Amino acid sequence: MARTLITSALPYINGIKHLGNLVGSMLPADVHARFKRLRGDEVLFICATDEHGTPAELAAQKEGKSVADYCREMYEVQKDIYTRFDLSFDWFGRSSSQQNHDLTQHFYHQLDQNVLLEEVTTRQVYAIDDARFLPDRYVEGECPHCHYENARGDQCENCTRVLDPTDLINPRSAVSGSTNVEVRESKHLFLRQSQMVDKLRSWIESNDNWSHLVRSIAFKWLDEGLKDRAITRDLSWGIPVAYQGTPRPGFENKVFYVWFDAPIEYIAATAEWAEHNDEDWERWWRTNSGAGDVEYVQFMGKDNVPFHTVGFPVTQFGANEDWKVVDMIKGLNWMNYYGGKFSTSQKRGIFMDQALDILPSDYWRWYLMSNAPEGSDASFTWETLQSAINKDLADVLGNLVNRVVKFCGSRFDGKIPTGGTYGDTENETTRALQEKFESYTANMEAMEYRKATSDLRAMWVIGNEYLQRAEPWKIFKEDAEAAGASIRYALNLIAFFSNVSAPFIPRSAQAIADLFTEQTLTTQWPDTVESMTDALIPDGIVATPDVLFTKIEDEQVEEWKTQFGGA
Ligand code: B3M
Ligand code: ZN
Repeated sequence: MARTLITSALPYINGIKHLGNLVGSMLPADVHARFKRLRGDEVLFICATDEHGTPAELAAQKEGKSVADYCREMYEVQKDIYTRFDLSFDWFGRSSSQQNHDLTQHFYHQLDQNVLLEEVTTRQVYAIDDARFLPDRYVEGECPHCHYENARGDQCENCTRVLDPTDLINPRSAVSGSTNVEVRESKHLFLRQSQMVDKLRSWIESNDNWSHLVRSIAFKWLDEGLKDRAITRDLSWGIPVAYQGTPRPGFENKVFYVWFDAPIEYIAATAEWAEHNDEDWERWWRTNSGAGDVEYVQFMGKDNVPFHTVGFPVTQFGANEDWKVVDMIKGLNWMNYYGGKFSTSQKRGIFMDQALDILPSDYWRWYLMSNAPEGSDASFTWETLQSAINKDLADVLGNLVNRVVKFCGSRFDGKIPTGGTYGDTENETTRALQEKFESYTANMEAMEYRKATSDLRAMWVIGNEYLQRAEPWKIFKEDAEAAGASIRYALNLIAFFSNVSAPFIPRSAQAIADLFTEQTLTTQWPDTVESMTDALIPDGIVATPDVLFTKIEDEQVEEWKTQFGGA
């Protein structure tokens, strides 16, 4: 049995994620996991909250909570929303877990043993009133170039020049506004990435099936010269710089940098899963423990690509053990919301909890995936949302199911008709569907979701066209048997659609499957459409559906535009 390991980029703990985050990693990863399960693979789908770093600390502080309490609460809030979006994680972990502490410290130890770490004294801004070192972007002040007043220590957003926080005129703390700041020396561990450039380059070159987007980002980093990078920070919240309980001398008050421990959480979350399910995590992650035959796929937004093509692989290769590295990276662009990026800090766009307050999860799943930011950035608009729901889901798929099932109810007592045989119209329809189905399957394998959803929509359309041509309601009077055969065929198509639409719209697919109360529908991806056209047991009962998809009215669109702004 083929084995597929799937990870989605880990959502930061600070706050509820927006639809841009969802479509950028977690949702496409879920579609892939569901598809691979239907294909019969052994699938492990892993995600977790990314809990360390300054944003988490500041968010907790703002709410007057300890970071640990804040993270515990936000973890539950996020997990609940992902469940409501039907994200089918096998495990949703936390990067603050004991497993991640242990594994991160293990990697640290390995890198240290392999002489890939170096202690370097750095100069950093210390805020005396806040009693803390400030990460570069939390230092603000006047830009030395354009004299913009609110330049950040890493970059001036006015003239876009890259800055060092010590360049700023009149620097102040972005945390408290205090100007009582000074430069202090602090020792940090640097990972000698520069030692591994050749190894990385040949590895990335060998992955010639990665998309242009992913490869070009990866090569850009290498071409610009890979600098050694600090993997520790002067913070209290995080994973201590220690090994087997003993802190590294001089690093007692420091922790690992969030981007060092976050990818390791992919492994640690697998260990969390294994512990709770009496499973073996090394089977998925150690090539000498069976992970050699695993196909590992990562999903992420483009800004995360460097950390997964360079950062994490350096950690894994540098450990010089037998770690399973990624085989395929699906990198996505941005989804924009009326001219700007969806943004958590600026509260722009639609957040996942708000989305579920106004529409069911399948509507969002379908809309987002059929407009996924794959080839380029995509734009969210209320009109395209409305059209995806009304045209694709309600008019095409929903309409087909309703018409067929209602007719079966009124003319055949709600039982799958037994008589009659299929003729040319059915055979032609099956052939047309087969062609689309092959393309659909190939696009699902290739994780090309705009193309895949367009194939799926085309199959639903072919189903509708079949009904238009066969017109069972017309022929029923003269030839009830022929009309029956036609309805049997159409019911089988509906069951087939339910099966293959499930990765995108799992709830609706289930609702359709539930219409066939006495049947056990296959949960395997079909080999051919033909094999599905007489799969239902004749005479079985077909229940009347509740409305599958409700159309979005123009007034609702207007209301949401006002409510969410931007439009
Ligand atoms: N926490 C998510 C982001 O940049 C970041 C991903 C970590 S993946 C190991 O939105
Ligand atoms: Zn400037």
